[in-house]
Amino acid sequence: MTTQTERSLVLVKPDGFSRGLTGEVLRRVEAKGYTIAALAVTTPTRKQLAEHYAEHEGKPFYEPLVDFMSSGPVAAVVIEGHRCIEGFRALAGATDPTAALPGTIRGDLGRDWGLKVQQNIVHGSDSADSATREIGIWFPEL
Ligand code: IDP
Ligand code: MG
Repeated sequence: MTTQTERSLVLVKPDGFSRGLTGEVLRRVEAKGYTIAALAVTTPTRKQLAEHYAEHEGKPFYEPLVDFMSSGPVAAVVIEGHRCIEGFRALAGATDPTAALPGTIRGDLGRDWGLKVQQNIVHGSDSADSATREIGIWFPEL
């Protein structure tokens, strides 16, 4: 019997990518001990984002979120390691970068810019089902 190591989908969002924070995010992932299984730089299409953020359709920040996420390149990353889904969410910190604790990616590197959508540097899958679904969107070949 083989056991599949857990995987999570991480995105360095356009704000993080354009600020040159991709290396810093990957450094924290690797320093934590997770492995990088796949890595790509891509400008997301609105179709990909509609799939990725389907759960948020209809919310007030949905259209600003799709506009923001399609505004430039992102680094899409598959990370690997036992409990990496939960572990990366802990590394990322709270959704609101003002409330995110110092020591986390969003707490250390993010801030509120007073926009309709929070620009908070990274995305990380929130469950095993989300991870499988999201890896399929960003890395259909995996
Ligand atoms: P998460 O990225 O921490 O999992 P989600 O609730 O899945 O947070 O929301 C997806 C993204 O939408 C967030 O990362 C953030 O960029 C944005 N967002 C979520 N909630 C709000 C909000 O209340 N106001 C503005 N932007 C939001
Ligand atoms: Mg989420």
